[in-house]
Amino acid sequence: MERPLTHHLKDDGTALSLAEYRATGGYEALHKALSGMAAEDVLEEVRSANLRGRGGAGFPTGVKWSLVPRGEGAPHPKYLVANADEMEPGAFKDRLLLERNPHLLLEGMLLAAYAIEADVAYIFLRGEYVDPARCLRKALAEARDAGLIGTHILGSDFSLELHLHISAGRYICGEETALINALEGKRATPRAKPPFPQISGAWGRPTVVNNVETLCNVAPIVRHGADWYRSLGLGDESGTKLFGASGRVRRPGIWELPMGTSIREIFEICAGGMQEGYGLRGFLPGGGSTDFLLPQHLDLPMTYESIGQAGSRMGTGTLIVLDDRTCPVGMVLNLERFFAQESCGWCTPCRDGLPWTRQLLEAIEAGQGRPEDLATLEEHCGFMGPGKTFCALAPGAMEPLQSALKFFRDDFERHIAEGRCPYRQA
Ligand code: L3W
Repeated sequence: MERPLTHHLKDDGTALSLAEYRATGGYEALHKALSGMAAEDVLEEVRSANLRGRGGAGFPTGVKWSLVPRGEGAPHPKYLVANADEMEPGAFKDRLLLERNPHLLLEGMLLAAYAIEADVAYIFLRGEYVDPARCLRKALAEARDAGLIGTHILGSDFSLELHLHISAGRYICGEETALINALEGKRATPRAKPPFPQISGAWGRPTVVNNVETLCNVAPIVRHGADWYRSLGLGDESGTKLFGASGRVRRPGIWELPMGTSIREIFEICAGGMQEGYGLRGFLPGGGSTDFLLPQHLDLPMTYESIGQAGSRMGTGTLIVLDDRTCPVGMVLNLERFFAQESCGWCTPCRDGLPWTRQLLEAIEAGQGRPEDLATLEEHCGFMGPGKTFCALAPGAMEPLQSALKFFRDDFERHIAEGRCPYRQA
C-alpha cells in the first residue's frame, strides 16, 4: 500500500531533516515544476487529481486555486496560508505531519504558491503546538539556507517569502476568514462570504487558505501525476487520507490509508477495537463537530460521499469513539462546553445559544433536568442549524447533540427520570 504522506517517517519519532527528506525524493516535485511546468500545469495536475480539502469541508483544491485572479492584471501581493490551527476536538492528524515531515508541507506550499502565483505565504500554527513550531522553525531555516525559500528559488523566476505565524489561540481562528483577520492583527471574527478569500482575503488581496494535510498531498501529486494519485483511492474519491481514532480503543492513533477504507478497518485493525471490558456504542466519524454514527455503520467506506449519505460528515477523518461505560450526555456536554467557550460572540444564535445549550446539558447531567428540556435542546439544534449563523461553528456544534438526542435519547430521559447520571457510581 502506498503512503505518500507517511511512508518515510522515522521510527524514532523525530522530524525528517532536509537531507533525509531529499533522500526520499523530497523537493524533486519542486525541481520538476520550476524547471518544466507552467503555473497552470501545476494547478491543472492538482485539479485533475481531484484532491479535496482535508480540513473538514472537502472543497476541491484545484477549483479553489483556479478562482484566484492570475496573469498580468491580477492584484499583488497574493497570499497562501497553511491552516495549521488544528483544534478540532479529536483531531491530531496535522500535528503528525508537522512534527515528523515538515518539509513535505514546505514543498507543498512552494508548489501551491507557484500555482496561484503567490508572493507571500504564512503557516498559521495553533498556539499550543510547541513541538510542531520547533520542527517548523528548523525546517524553515534549512530551506532558507538551501535557497528553497526567498528570491529566485532554484535559479528560477519564482520567489516566495514564507513566515511562521503562531496563533494567539482560539478555535475560530481555524475558520479561514477569522484566521485572516487574526493574521492582520484584528479580532478573530469570521467575515461574510462572498467575497471568498480567493478574491479578497488578507489585506484585501487574493488569498488561498489550505489545510496542512491538503498541502502535504501536493508534492506527491506533482511528482507522480494525477492518474497515480486518483488510483490510490479505493473508490471514486482520490488519494490517501490520515484517519485517526481516540476514545477507549486499544491503540489510539493516526494512520494513512486509502480514501475509501472502511471504518471497520480503521477501528478494528488499526485501533485494535475496544479495550477489554468496553463495548462500542457509537462514534463521531470526523472529529467533535460531526454527527454520531452507530456500530451498524462500521462497514461504510470513509469518503465524503458515503459518510454524508449516512447522515454525518467525514470531517477531519478522526473517529472519536463512544464506549458503553461513558455517559453520552456527559460526552456531548464536554463538547458543548468547548464550543460555547470558543464562540467568537459575533452572531447572537452562537453567542447566546451555545452557553444556553451548555447550561441545559449541565442541568440534565447533574440530574436536575426537566422533561421539556429535550424539546428545548432540539429547538436549539434548529436555531443554530446550517444557514442560521455567521459561520460553521455553531452548526458543527449542534451535530453531535442532535444525533445524540436521536440515538441515545434513553440516556437523556433516564437522567431526567432518575434525577442523576446513571453512569455514575452511587
Ligand atoms: C469559492 C465557493 N470557494 C466554499 C471554499 C471556502 C473554504 C472551503 C470550505 O468550514 C468545515 C466546517 C467544520 N466559492 C466556495 C468556496 N469555498 N464554497 O471551500 O468552505 P466551507 O464553507 O464549506 O467550510 P468552512 O467554513 O471552511 C470547515 C469542519 O470543517 N470541521 C472543522 C475542522 C477544524 C479543523 C481544525 O481545527 N483545524 O480542522 C470538521 O469537520 O465544522 O464544517 O476554503 O473558501 N462557492
